[in-house]
Amino acid sequence: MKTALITGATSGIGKSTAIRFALEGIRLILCGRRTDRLEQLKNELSVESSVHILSFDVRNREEVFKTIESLPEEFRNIDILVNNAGNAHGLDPIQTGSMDDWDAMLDINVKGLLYVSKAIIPGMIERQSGHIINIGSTAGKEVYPNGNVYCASKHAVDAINQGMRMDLNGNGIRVGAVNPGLTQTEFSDVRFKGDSDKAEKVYQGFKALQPEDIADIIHFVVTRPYHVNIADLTVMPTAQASSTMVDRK
Ligand code: NDP
Ligand code: 8X3
Repeated sequence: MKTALITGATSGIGKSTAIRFALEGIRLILCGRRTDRLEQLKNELSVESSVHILSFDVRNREEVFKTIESLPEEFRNIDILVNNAGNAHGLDPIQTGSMDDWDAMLDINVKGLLYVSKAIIPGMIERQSGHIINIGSTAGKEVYPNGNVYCASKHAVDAINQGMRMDLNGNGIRVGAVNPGLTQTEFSDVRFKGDSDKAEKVYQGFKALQPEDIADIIHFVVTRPYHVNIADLTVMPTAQASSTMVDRK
């Protein structure tokens, strides 16, 4: 039985991936800050698989290491790491953007991903096996107006994904990114700080990707034969051609 640690499992892509993995009998370590949601998900998924929850903020370096070190013996050998926790905060021109938003995006999407990886990679090296899936974005492939710092954070994920793959080469560890386009989750609620009118408009007039679509792809990625590493995969809704071109009816 494989063990997967998923960050950002309380919502959206991470939660759907947890559900999909549980159905496939993968042992789960589910992470996020909202403990009530983690507990509820654990109750739901424990029927299908073995589940352990870890509540921590990926920005807090000490908390990341302390929490991951606290894992019980049967959850310690992590085979699959899904680096998914992250969000956009704001959609503002660089000249009026909030520095708190910038800090949040760089601290969570970039540094948080690094801290979690740093806590887990040594075990993978020791066992000479593992699989890391970094959730990037189309925003990590092209910049769009007012996307500035969010796009920078996802371009950093793209660079880190490539760098990790190079540095871990020879250690039996697969590293790859899944880069979604517009996916209907709580992402836009967070970006627009609870302004549901703005958030809903993002997904209006076309069929956006659903978190289950990305979970399906992540599951495909982790179930390839050992010699196959999906290094970089970009997926958009059919109605989307680029970050700024969406066919809305
Ligand atoms: P959601 O807002 O639905 O989920 C975000 C998840 O990240 C939550 O589980 C949240 O958990 C967790 N998270 C956020 N901040 C922190 C933090 N400081 N510490 C720990 N966990 C945190 O969004 P998505 O599911 O859409 O986003 C998942 C990933 O997919 C992100 O990296 C996002 O950038 C990426 N993505 C999303 C796209 C989209 O259109 N939705 C498209 C491309 C990429 P909690 O709040 O409980 O801590
Ligand atoms: C999320 C994609 O275009 O909504 O990473 O910013 S987008």
